[in-house]
Amino acid sequence: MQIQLQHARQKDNEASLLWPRERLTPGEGVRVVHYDPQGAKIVLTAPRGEMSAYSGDPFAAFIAVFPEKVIPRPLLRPEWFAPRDNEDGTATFMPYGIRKIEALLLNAGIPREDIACCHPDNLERFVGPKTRIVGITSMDPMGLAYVSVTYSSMIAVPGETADAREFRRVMENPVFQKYEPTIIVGGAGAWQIRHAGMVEKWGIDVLMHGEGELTVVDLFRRALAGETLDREVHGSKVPIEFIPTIRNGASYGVVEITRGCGRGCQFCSPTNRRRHSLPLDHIMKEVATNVAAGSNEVFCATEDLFLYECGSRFEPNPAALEKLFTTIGRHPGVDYVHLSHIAIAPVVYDPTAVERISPILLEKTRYTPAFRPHYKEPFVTALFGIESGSIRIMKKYMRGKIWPYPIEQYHEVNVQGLGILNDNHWRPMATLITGWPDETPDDTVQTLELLDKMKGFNVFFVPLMFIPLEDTKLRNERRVSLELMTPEQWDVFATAWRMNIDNWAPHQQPLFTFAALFAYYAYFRWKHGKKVFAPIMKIAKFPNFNGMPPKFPLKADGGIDPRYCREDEGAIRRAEPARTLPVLQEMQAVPPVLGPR
Ligand code: B12
Ligand code: SF4
Repeated sequence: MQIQLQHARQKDNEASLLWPRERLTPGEGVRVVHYDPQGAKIVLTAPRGEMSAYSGDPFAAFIAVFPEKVIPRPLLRPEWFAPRDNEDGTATFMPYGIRKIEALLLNAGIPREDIACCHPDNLERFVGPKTRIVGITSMDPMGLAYVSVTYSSMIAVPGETADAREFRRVMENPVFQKYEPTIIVGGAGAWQIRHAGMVEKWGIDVLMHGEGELTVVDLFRRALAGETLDREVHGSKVPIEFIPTIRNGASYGVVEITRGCGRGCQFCSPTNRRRHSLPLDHIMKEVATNVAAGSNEVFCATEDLFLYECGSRFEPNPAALEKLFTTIGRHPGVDYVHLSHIAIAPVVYDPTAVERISPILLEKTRYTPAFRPHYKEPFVTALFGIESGSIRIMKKYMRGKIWPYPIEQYHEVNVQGLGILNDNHWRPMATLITGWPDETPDDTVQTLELLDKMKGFNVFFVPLMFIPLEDTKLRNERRVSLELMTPEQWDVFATAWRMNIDNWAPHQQPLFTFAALFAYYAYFRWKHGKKVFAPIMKIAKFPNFNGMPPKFPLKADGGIDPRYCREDEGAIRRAEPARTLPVLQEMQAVPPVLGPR
């Protein structure tokens, strides 16, 4: 008898009330599999927060990295987390990384009936006495990545992030104790579990770090054979021919277009991966798989889309990019195309790349006035890393960030690149990191200076605190804490958010003003002290800000030069010449800063 007919619904009654279930009729390519009611041999899953496609809005996914206590479940829209099940109870969409694991196992000859990829709410249905392995993936299992740490500590409400809470729910599912399968956890955030000391406590048998392609099949075979396994496994760099195409739908319709980066930033983990451009037919096979599963969107996962078929000096390849996006965009059933990351230097290096792909991306963007009425016109978005405005910090930790441009031109390249993007209807998001190891107030002021030069541009800043991710070169550095943040570092946050409100939600300023004042007087001054007064007033756009007691700029640790005041219109004018950055031909004479890997 089919497993979905026989097994009781999940035991978490509270959850089933709050998270309604959506059952999909299998699309083309999704066949009903008859699983053993005693349990599938291999079960693959992920926490709820990472299973969801948040109604097709990748921005919305970030809500799950805030503390669970400040986003009570009813506020998180229940439909976001509704399991989307196939007829046989397996998940219609899963995170892309675990789909790769599924593909590797299927390609290795493990029968389809032995592998169930399911929503965590369905674990009771697939884990049984015959289950040998449960594989779990997560990007941020303990809430220790950038956004989670930064904003959880700022909000200062104790407790786990919503994502971490959901990961715990998976790990503490009683079926694991009952049937004792081998638990293997992987994904970009696997390191966090070791860091939090939870590997043994949760009975994790294997923690897998890094890429899975060369390691997973052997690991799973040995686990199936009951062999003794190493507690921690590190995947090696993967040559392109070992990367399989996914066999079933990925959340958001994720498709990898490139892997790895090669610019070598010391705080970054994807740069550990060997750099590849996936062949177009490989990419389109995955697009077709996602569409067949019922996705109308494609999310291009990449560290920098301009790496796709780029030259040896990171020169973008406009023709290849145009062909890629035209082919994806024209695929029947693809209504939306999302992008994950870009780098800014290639935008400046050859603006025709952006010019050629923008029309097709605009046609396929989700971000239109129809999607959100306050968007005035359609725009394309992707994330890029500004990280710091300090040339010293960039030179020390991210020397190759704008190669082949010399890092000394960091401000100019960023400002010019942003201008080109805006001219082509891109409104990118940009991360800014403050609290770098040995960052001085002078360095932070340079970041403020760069922000100043970006005033008036359409960009959404994501200011973050430096976190030493364990799988990076800077893993042994200290993490910055709020108590140690300097006034300048607080000002980076305040200025970035001030600019975000002005750019993205000026109509909601009264709401921000009220929320900021309320938060300060009711909570933050007790939690963080008076040092947050000035930053919060900046976000509140409190009309009397300049007349407030001079809490900030403080002259304490290094002080801040009043020239860097955000209201300085002259700074914007001074930024103008940056748009005349020397063109490509002149730049090519510059000796290489860092060679591609
Ligand atoms: C696409 C993407 C997203 C999409 C997610 C879409 C989805 N649900 O699938 C969106 C935009 C929503 C997103 C959100 C976030 N993301 Co994200 N994301 C990516 C991105 C660009 C690609 C991920 C991907 O598919 N890679 C390709 C696949 C093949 O790689 P993989 O997933 O790592 O899988 C391989 C291995 O890890 C391993 N593996 C994976 N799972 C398993 C399971 C088992 C059992 C085993 C054995 C092995 C294994 O094998 C796979 C094949 O080699 C990466 C950057 C990157 N290059 O990975 C960041 C990245 C994974 N994201 C990251 C983070 C932190 C987040 C957030 C948590 C934000 C935050 N707090 O700071 C949020 C989470 C919000 C949420 N609730 O989902 C970080 C993780 C950092 C870290 N090292 O801890 C990354 C690396 C970005 C970065 N540079 O910082 N993300
Ligand atoms: S440019 Fe981005 S992806 Fe590449 S190494 Fe630097 S931070 Fe990592």
